[in-house]
Amino acid sequence: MLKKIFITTALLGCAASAFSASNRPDGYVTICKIGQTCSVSGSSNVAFGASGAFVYKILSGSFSCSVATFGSDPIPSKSVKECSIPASGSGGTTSSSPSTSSSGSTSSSGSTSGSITGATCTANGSVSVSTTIKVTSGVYDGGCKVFNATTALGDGSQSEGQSPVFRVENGATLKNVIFGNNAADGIHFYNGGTIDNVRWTNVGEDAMTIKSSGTVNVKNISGFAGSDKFIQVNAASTLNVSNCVVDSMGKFLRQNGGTTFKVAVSVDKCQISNMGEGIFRTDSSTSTAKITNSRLRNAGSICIGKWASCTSSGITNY
Ligand code: DGU
Ligand code: CA
Ligand code: CA
Repeated sequence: MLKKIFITTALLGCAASAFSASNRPDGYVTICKIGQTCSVSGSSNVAFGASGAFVYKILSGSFSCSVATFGSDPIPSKSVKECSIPASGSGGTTSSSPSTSSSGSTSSSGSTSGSITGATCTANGSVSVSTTIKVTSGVYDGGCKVFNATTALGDGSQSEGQSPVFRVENGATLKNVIFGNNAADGIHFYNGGTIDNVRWTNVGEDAMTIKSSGTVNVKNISGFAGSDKFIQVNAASTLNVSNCVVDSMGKFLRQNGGTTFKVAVSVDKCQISNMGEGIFRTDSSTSTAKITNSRLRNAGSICIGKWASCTSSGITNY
């Protein structure tokens, strides 16, 4: 009996902390509240809002947590709004009164099981990109700079036909990159490649697209604020994803509509939240997908479409 009461109390505690998390995007920690002065070390992708509605801005140093700083009010009906940064990003502090909810949110994101951290870069300056950067061999190290696409590549909207910021080819590796507010069409892969430690502040048309066949390895990544697909697969391929934090997309992965080639997808140690439709979608009855050791919240259906096999194990709903 006593044990039962204890378990009920523990469950109520979890429910309360999950509820309070809605004043910041998943994977973010609150650093201060509206009206306070916050500061971040280096530039950070700061979210401002409440109850699941946010605007984002890359900020550095000290700033006021206010509508004026962010340029718009994501939720006028709520007077208390919070400023938050990715849990894995640069550290932030408030220089006015420390908010009590900020320590609450730290512990709720600290409960992220074991090794799911997503990308871990602290922003280190920024660059504007007007021509796609081609990574054709070896390793391209972005040095944790924020890469902002110019309108020569695209506007980061949902229009098709935007150019990628990076094109990774022939097994080359791209690492230590942060995409700024305009990510245009993200990364295109041709003939396989690897990305390691990449963060999308604000996903554009898609975050990444497999354009031709190969093996693509995606590790230690974070992606936020997309509208449709996070990963688009347009060619027969093997895709391995590990250690990701992905929030607010239509779908985590889509094999190009109507195609029947084989895609083999494996996703391990990911935290996926707020997918409008779900995680894996295909029209191909030869493709396979699996997700293991991952945390899901409001992630929709795991398997949508005709998968030859689509499995999940070690899944926690948080
Ligand atoms: O008819 O093929 O959005 O590659 C639909 C198109 C569409 C693709 C996709 C992409 O699915 O253009 O970015
Ligand atoms: Ca696209
Ligand atoms: Ca697309």
